[in-house]
Amino acid sequence: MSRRFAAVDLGASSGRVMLADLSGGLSLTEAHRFPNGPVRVGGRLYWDILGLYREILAGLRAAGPVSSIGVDSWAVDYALLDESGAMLGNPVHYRDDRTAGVAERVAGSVGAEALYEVSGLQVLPFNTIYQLLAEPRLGDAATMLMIPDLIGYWLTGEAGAEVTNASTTGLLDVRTREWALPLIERLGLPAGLFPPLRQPGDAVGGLRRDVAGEIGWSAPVRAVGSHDTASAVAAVPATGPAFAFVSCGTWSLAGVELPGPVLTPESRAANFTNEAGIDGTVRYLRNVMGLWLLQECLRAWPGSDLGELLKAAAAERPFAAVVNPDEPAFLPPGDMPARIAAECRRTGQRPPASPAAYVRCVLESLALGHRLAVRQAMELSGRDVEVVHLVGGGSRNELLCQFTADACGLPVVAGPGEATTFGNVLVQARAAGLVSDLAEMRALVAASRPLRRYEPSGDRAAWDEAASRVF
Ligand code: ADP
Ligand code: LRH
Repeated sequence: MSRRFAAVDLGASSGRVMLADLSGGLSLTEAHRFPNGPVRVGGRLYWDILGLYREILAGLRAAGPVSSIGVDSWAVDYALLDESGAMLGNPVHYRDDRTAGVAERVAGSVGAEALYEVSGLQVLPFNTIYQLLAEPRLGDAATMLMIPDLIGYWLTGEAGAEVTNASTTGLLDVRTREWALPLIERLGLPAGLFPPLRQPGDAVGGLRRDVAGEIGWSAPVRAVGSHDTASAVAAVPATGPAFAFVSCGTWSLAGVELPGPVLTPESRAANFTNEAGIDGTVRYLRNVMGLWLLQECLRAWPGSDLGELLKAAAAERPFAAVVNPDEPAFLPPGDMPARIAAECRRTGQRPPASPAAYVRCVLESLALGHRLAVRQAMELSGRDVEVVHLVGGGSRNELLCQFTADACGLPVVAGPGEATTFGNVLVQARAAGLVSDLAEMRALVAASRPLRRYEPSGDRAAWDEAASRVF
């Protein structure tokens, strides 16, 4: 059996097919990378799911034969299928506004406490539960498949629901890790929509013959931590339990890994989430708006260069303006500099005067968001934290890593940038008997990539003052 594995990893800003080789240590190469993002059609925001699938096939063809394939993606979004397995319409992007007011309605009818007690999930307007309740075609649907499960279905013909991603729907019982059927019934959702659950490491199926013909080889598909954040946290190169993580890409997911959920009223009030992780772990975290803020600024400045902007931002005046990165106004696509300027004015600050000053504002604001989430995660869970592991594309942003260390007053260990891919392939490697537990997986990641450590520095009181402006 070969020791090569393919990871399909769909992020909100790019997708990639990565090839891992475990013949000696763990090496990773990029077989194919392709852009991803929202597409607006007729006033609605969608994913270009067929375009993504075409790129996945191109990536698998380029990767060449492997022992198995694993698929992960961003959470919460899904496709509805009819009885014949055909897709009913294009998957809607979680940044679409169709769920406006739905979370409030559900809290009014079921009760926010009751919902949290069952799912342990933070309230985000786009959680699957709210999307389904805003769904016009539910009556025609036979099955709901989350995005990685949809890709798995197209590759193999086998339908199922991988549990880490199912936990982001708001419809999974956080204690039993089964579909929360009483809640599903109470909401009037058809229970039959939700396919049988799969665990990371379970077999999904062999490639369909036509798919194998198209890519030129065949291999089984295996369930992994199909929520990208589940895979990323599985690959955090921590050496013990006293760590916090920031999985930093389009979103920053900041929190701690726990053996069980925290469902206290304080935890609900702080809008902390309990997502299902590998091996029964819980990702106890809150979403921080993440590098989306920077991505949308760059989109507003055609021709700008991220590297140059980051250099210039480092020379800008500290704390000239900061915003709460989680302002709901920042969620949809649109003119981000204008929205940041409006938020600065609203909080009595002068808006940034140049792109570099905006970038400085975004990075300091994100670091403040990381600090608040890490501190609250520690307080609410009682977990000691000695180090913050920052993984994902954001770990390549040195200024953000240093600001996060300074703001948290803790060392930051940055990398790997491809933590999600590592988590994806290591669950496959474990199913093949090549690695044992999470600790061994993490040690392999640490040994295969140079990690950079940032010590906290700077003026602690200045961070406190900046935080007091926005939270
Ligand atoms: P996602 O999986 O959500 O699409 P990624 O983890 O791929 O996100 O992270 C993408 C982000 O990482 C980019 O928007 C960018 O801000 C940041 N990034 C990637 N490479 C670099 C780099 N070399 N320097 C600074 N930032 C980077
Ligand atoms: C990160 C992520 C995050 C979810 C969001 C929708 O890619 O999966 O964990 O909250 O996308």
